Amino acid sequence: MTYKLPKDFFFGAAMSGPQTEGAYNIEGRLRSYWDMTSDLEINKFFNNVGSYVGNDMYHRYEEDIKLLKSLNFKSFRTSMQWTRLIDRDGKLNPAGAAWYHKLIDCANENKIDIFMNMYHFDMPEYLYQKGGWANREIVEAYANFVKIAMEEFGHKVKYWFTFNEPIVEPEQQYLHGNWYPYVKDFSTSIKVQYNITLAHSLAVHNFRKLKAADKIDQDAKIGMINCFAPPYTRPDPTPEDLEAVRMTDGLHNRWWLDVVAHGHLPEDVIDTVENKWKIDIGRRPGDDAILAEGVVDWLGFNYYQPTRVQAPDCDFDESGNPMIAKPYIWPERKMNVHRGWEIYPQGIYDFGMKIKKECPDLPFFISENGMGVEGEEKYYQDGVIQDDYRIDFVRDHLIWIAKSIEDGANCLGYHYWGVIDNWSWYNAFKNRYGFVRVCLDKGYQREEKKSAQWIREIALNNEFE
Ligand code: BGP
Repeated sequence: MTYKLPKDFFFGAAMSGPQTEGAYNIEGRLRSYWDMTSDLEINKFFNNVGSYVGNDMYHRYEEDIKLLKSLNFKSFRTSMQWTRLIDRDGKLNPAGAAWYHKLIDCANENKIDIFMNMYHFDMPEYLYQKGGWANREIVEAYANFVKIAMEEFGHKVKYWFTFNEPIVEPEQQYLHGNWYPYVKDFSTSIKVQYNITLAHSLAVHNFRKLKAADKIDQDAKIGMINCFAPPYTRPDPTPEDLEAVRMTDGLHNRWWLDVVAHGHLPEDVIDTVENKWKIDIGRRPGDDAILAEGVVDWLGFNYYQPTRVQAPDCDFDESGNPMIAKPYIWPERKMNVHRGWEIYPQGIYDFGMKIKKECPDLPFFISENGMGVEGEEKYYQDGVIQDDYRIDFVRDHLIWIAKSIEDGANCLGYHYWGVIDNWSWYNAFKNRYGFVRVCLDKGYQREEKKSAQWIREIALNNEFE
């Protein structure tokens, strides 16, 4: 059977500055949270590989952009590192700006639309030391950084994004305690989430102001990118299971959807947090007007896995943190064992339908989706990594995307995560996502895997078997 995607549906690449650029200590680049954690505890990183080198894109951007072009991709998302663009006084770092000019010019010359994201978990270390997102002053510092970037590149970059996965830092650093500083405190986590939401909204506000003043091209758009996880529970759920779904969905998904589509936070979630759990999230008079500015032109939907939850065993843990849900293990689940994530392609359809229903005026695109696999060298045959598992993964998701578009979802494109293998937080180079391998033993040389040729043909015609 032949599956067809709309003619103007775009294929592209998703990456990020801190995971690709490297060149971490040159030309005035400041240290980031990741440089700090790498120095503090290098043994926490897979094979002791810290944040320093990325995949060497700083030096290879021309080759990489040509590669993306050769895959018939129309767009490329990366992020601008706060640490490279801005100095400690909050002013433009000309040397950092010069590199981003080169990168953007190169993409434009190759007719690749650059999607510029302004934050990908990469807080400057000195701001993290001041409390990071838990400190409301950082919200202003971020808005200043984004404003400077927009003033500098407003006539070169058409597609701007405020954040990638703004839910991840609150959850990983302050709720689940998986990332430094390994805190498990709902109260801090929700304050951080709230401050990031304000930062997003201020950035959108600045974008609109600069556009009105003609400092940004008139056809430019602003968006936010988040990892949305469609929530499911067990068959025949109890009211408590459904309550677990409501708050999981509320904090993880609806929180952001409501801000970017409707300019406010979900009332039922705020009511539970403030009135039932008695947790202060730090709201101040005037904040609602800031949040009202958070409405975007389009949304990036990163999809990796669903969330399956059921009622927790108790309402609060021993430290007084509300217990929102506990995991529900679906007996039929299929896992990506390397990453420990469930593979459930139908989730991309279900959540696309949720966006259509809850935010009917909001166009979106799949801004990340991908499969990370450890030890891919064992799949070499005739000098090429035979990553058929990746082809199956992408194909299965594209089938559900095509169906969602048929059923009315306003999904405009598909960006694959990590088209060129990259460094990935604590996992470093453990799980490889790319259609293109980065050979660490050959000075970061790029090498196409089998899937590269496969996606190249699909991106050319927007149809697949
Ligand atoms: C997303 C992030 C990316 C990337 C990807 C794969 O959540 O936006 O930065 O890392 O997940 O995840 P990981 O690298 O942890 O396997």
